[in-house]
Amino acid sequence: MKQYEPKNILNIVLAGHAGCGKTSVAESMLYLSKASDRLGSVADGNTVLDYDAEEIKRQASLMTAVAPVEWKNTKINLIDTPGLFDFEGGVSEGMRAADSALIVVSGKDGVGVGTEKAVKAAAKEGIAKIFFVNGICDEDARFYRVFEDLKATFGPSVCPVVVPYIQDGKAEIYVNVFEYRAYKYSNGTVTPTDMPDMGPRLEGLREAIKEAVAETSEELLDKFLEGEEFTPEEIITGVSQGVKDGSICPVFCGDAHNTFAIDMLLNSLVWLAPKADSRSELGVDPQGDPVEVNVTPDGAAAGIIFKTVADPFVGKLSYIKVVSGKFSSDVPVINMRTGEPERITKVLTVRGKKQEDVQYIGAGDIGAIPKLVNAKTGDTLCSPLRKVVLDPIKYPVASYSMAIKPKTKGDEDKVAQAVKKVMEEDPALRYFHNHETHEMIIYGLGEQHLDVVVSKIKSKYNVDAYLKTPKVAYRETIRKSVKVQGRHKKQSGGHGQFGDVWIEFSPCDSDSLEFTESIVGGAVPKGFFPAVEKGLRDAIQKGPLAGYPVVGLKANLYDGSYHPVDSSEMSFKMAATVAYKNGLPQAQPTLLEPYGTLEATVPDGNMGDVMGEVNKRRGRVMGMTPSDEKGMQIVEAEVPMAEMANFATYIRQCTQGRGSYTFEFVRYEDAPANVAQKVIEAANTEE
Ligand SMILES: Nc1nc2c(ncn2[C@@H]2O[C@H](COP(=O)(O)OP(=O)(O)O)[C@@H](O)[C@H]2O)c(=O)[nH]1
Ligand SMILES: [Mg+2]
Repeated sequence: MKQYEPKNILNIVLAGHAGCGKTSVAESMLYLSKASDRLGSVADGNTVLDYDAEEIKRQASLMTAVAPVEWKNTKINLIDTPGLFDFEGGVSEGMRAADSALIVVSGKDGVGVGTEKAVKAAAKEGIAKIFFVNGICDEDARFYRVFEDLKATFGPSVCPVVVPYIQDGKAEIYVNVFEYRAYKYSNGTVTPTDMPDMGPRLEGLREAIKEAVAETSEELLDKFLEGEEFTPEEIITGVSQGVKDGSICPVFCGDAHNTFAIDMLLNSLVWLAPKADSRSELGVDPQGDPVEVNVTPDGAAAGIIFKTVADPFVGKLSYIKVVSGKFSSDVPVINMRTGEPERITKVLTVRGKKQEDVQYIGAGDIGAIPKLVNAKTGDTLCSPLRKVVLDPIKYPVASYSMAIKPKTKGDEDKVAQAVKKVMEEDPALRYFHNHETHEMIIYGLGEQHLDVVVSKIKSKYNVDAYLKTPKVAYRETIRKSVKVQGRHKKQSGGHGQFGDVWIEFSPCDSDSLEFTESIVGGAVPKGFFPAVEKGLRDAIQKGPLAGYPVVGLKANLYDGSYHPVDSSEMSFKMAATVAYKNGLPQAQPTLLEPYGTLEATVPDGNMGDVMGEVNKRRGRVMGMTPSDEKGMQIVEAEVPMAEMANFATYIRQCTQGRGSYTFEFVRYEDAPANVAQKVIEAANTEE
């Protein structure tokens, strides 16, 4: 593929609700521009963009995928993203690499939560938003209802450009209301046709355009309010300026399956969508000062890795959005996260899974670099001549957690290694080893997200694993002081064993054991104190109730006795253990359960539901504050960790995917009697 200047490059992310047709629209563009020689079908599993085995199996996109097309001397890098909320990390990556978002909306299902999320994500990234209403040929499609819906949801900035003219139930004619031109589509052909008589509808659409143009400047708004007509130039420049700064969201439509009006979309994108050179980026230098990075081919190299493929067969591939300069095998670059150089051996253009060697990846363009040793998604690579860290990728927070376990005992390391590999491709995942429960805990965005991890580590690394609700790390403590004796005596030929201690156990605030002694007259020789302490430190790993670690315990060794020949460190260690085992059951042992702080961000209308749910889960609502995000509230609560197992699923269902939450350990509290009883019973039957 030839090289393009930034002024001739478009980086477009396709986003929207699951199943609205993003991948199909991209396939249609690939086909029309002859980048692929057949029209890929999601149902047949032969698309350029959903090439991963897991995507073909599920007939849905799970990762970001890139495919460039060439149209009217412009290179359009299409970045397809998943619509399923569990794979939203892919949307964050796509948004970061793009300069505009093509938000696909189903002509049948209309505006969904996924549409709203895509609009929000694009606004957060500060990129242009363009709507495409897809599947217009479907007999259940209702373009004008969807259009009204878009206006109602996103306001007067929604501006029609291409609309269908439905005749005898067929959507074969598409009208560009900007240019007053109409085209008729049939199997594989397009012919210009007379403007159809659209009646008063056309006037309504023209009015919607004016309304949108009026949004772009004070001057145009005044003109609009005074009922003056805009000149054609004002409309054209108003719209293209408005698209660029986000104040206008143009609406297109068509049908991906029939490739109807997809060429009209491509033609319009070329003049309407902001080019790669249209905005500079703001990074920070090593001193933390802001640096403006312009999109120029002859600047010092700087780019961000927005996606990584780590495949056991293909190897590692880092996708880069180049902001400035050129990336090629003879350009030295450093990784700003590690501070170390990364060696580029070659650079590629990637279309789906197909790779092609290129001489360089230029400013404003997207490409891939194979076999970078340390690079991770989100890293900035740049020339040592201008060190700059570019804006990071804004991933959603993964809150759904499960324990991941090997099917074959002893394979823990294999699972851990495979999960690490999968995480290289998907930084939205989190993973850690819980030393208290001895479980490997993996965090994702939802059930499907983690299912795919299990599937991938099997298919790619041949490791069998399964998911299980994580164990809760309970703890135990005491509420009363006791004084007990611990005596260890054994006579078994030769040397005997003898140790005898009196210990007072009492509650305290410390997390670890507080050990003291107040021995008088050498009742226990000094040299054995450490053995007593060691005996207790080992013993508190298992509490008297359910075997959980004991906290808040003070132990004072105040008396005892010894034997000049038979006493040893070992005997005193044993004696301490006996004292512990005798003493703690008498000291009113209590089970403690971990609590966490929940911060749930949910739509206003769901606040009551979530507060009710918190109560049902034995939590306490601590407060509510309006979120920065319009129409959303933050509910803060403290909830026992044991009650949080399927909270992610609850929030998803209750808010239709709009809500999100974070949950972090805060402290231990006494478990209520009924809860403690269940935990103790479970622990005792497990053994
Ligand atoms: N009738 C019709 N179906 C479509 C069209 N575009 C996509 N689909 C179907 O809708 C489903 C979801 O499409 P896909 O492209 O995977 O949607 P995505 O999840 O947004 O990427 C698939 O079964 C497609 O075949 C279209 O233009 N017309
Ligand atoms: Mg898709």
